[in-house]
Amino acid sequence: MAEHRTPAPIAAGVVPWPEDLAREYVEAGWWRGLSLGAELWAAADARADAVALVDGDVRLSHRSLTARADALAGRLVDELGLVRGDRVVVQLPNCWEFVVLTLACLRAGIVPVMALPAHRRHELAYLVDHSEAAALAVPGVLRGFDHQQLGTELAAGAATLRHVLVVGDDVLPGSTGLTELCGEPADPAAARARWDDDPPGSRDVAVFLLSGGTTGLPKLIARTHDDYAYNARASAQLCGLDADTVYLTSLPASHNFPLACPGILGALLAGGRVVMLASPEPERAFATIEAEGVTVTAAVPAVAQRWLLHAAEQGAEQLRSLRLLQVGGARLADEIARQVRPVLGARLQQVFGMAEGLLNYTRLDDPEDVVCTTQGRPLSPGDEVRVVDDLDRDVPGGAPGSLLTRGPYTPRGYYRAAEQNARAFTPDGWYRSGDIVRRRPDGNLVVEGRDKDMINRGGEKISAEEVENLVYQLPQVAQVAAVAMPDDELGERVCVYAVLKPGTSLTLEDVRGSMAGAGVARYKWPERLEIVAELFTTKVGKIDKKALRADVATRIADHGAVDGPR
Ligand code: OOB
Repeated sequence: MAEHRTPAPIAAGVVPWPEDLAREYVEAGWWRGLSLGAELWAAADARADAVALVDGDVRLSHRSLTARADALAGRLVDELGLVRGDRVVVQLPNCWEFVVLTLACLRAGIVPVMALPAHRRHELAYLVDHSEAAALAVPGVLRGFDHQQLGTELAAGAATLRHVLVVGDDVLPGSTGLTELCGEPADPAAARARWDDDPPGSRDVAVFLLSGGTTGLPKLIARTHDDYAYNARASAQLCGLDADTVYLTSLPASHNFPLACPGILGALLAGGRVVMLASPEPERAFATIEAEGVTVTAAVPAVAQRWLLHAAEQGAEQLRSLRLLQVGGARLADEIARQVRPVLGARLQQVFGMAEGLLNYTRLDDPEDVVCTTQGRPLSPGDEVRVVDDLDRDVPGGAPGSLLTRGPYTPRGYYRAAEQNARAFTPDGWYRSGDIVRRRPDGNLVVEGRDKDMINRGGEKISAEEVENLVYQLPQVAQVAAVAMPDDELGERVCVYAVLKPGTSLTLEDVRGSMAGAGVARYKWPERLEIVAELFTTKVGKIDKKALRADVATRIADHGAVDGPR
């Protein structure tokens, strides 16, 4: 292990809401001045014996779930020496330990950094370093990849990382078994009293979410107890969640959408039940919905489309209990939206949200036209939305423009990112979402496109700049541009345009191989490479991404679908 460094206090890197607004949010009742743990534990008390969490054969009551989380919080502090404000990078699949660990962190004031199972060395090393994490939670071996091994290597090289927590039986010497640490406490009352008596502050950071990515590496979004509790609570209310709700988590749980929109946290706040499933693959998802009586779940459009296909072939009888299918993360085509109710039998809700805060939902009682052709309207009366032109002037009603937003659950800046904040936020605190939207007279938003340099691959966001930086590391490359290419299945995939140095050659396999070598998450690997003599440029000499996107769309239309390996 490397020489350890004491991490900086979180507060030093966080941009707070102005105090007068914070007071308004409290007065309006949106911020309750409580830790998320306090709200969750109160909800659990009301339904102590009911099942709260299901993962395969594991079924935990609300009492057991909260007791285990209290116990784990104590063990993280007493046995591993973590302290309030420490960061833990969480890279777990959808398993019950994910929920226990998240709740334990909320109780102890330890801050989870929500990484994705698909992340690899490139992303994790950065997240550990940037958050100055003291611990990393990983599965053992998952889908053939040894996460524990990578975690051990990272711990050896990182200045702050002291513990690798591993889910599963195969825990190497030097790592710590997380499943065991999630066991019931010997004295539940004592384990609980400790955290009831000493909760983290409501304005403290509760979790770090990852930004969708428009810059070289993902930015950290500090969500406070006050704001994230409101996010989950208000979402649960809007979606009609209650003690009878059974929420299926099949998207990666560390995404804001399944975590808190209303997701896991919203279902638990409503006294309902959460079912964890490792993947949204239709066969298993349908069987689980039937077996567990799932009433609500969230999908990205690519998943909704697979479910529609599966139901068209196999029938939708297994989905009898499903009341609400939320779809968001990328634009859902109107034609697909219209099929949801008739084919799956569940009501559709469109969700246009972002880890940075603002959530738009269609309402449960909206007319079919609104549900199928818009991406909904803001969750909170405290959400402010502007639709502006290139000079930040409001566009006339109904015209497309860039969406700016502020509000009670939209933080004012990224964590420790002064330079990016100057670009992503206006001086008076509006977040530039990078989405081009149109606001209808009824207030609902329609997402028309975006002005940010990002590729949305089936809901996973990929920064073009990050891909370009990686491709520039290849010696053959003189100039590169990463753009979205259209795809029937995922909406978009990554295409790379490259200008080569004289006398060199480059294949898609070379590019993907170099990304594999750099330990980059696979979903970011380009799936098409176009070698060109020069890149289109705009009048002012910038690379013209719009022209490149149009170019690749034409090439695909002319020559058929993606030609790279999947
Ligand atoms: C969700 O969050 P992120 O942070 O992964 O991505 C946010 C971006 C948005 O700015 C927008 O570009 C895109 O994803 N997006 C949509 C959309 N929902 C998200 N674009 C079109 N239509 C939609 N319905 O993706 C997210 C967070 C919370 C709830 C739902 C989604």
